[in-house]
Amino acid sequence: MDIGGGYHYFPGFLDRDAQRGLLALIRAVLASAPLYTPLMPGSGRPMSVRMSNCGPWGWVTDRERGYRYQRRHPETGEKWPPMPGAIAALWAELCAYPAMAESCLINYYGARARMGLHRDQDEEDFSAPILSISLGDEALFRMGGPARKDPTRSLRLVSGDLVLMTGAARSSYHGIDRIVPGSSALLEEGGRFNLTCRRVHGPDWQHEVPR
Ligand code: MD3
Ligand code: FE
Repeated sequence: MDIGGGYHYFPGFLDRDAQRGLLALIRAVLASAPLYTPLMPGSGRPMSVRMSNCGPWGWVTDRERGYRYQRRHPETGEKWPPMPGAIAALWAELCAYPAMAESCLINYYGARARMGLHRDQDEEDFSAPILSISLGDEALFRMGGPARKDPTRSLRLVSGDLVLMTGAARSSYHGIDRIVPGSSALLEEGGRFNLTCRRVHGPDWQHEVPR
């Protein structure tokens, strides 16, 4: 569903079984690439969202080196686990883009976590869409435009919802105002996972094929 500004909303795209299946895949990723607490560049202030990644590239941040993509987990030093086929398949199904996603950022929101209004600008190719998958507690998603002063809208994202950002939305301001603790029983520990699938390099960037 086109909701304007380049935002496409797919409410309830994943049924309960599909949500459970994705959750199991994410838990398996986190068993080898555990959630860590990212630090803001400069201030070193911890973010309230904890993070990990799968796929060839992972988004990370720390005090000294700031926002970037890298191939390895900042704490274990291991390469990120492969992107599960079910996530790559959603990208292929929904994103009209001639190359696979290179990064799936895993955000975990506890009851008090939030994410301030920001733009995603660390990728090389802004023509690629971004796909967001919500699992667990509901979240109040704030959607703005390409300029910080643009008006914003709020959308309540529910477990199983997908949002695709194309065109203007790809470069638009957005954030998570808060989650709604206890609104979903999907995660036994409570809270919310958001999976954000991105292309980091242009469509012709070649990935090494292991041999
Ligand atoms: C709109 N995550 O990780 S996902 C992020 O729910 C991030 O965890 C939020 O913003 C979350 O950077 C929102 C939806 C999303 C992701 C990327 C976007 C919306 C976007 C990029 C441009 C515009
Ligand atoms: Fe973002």
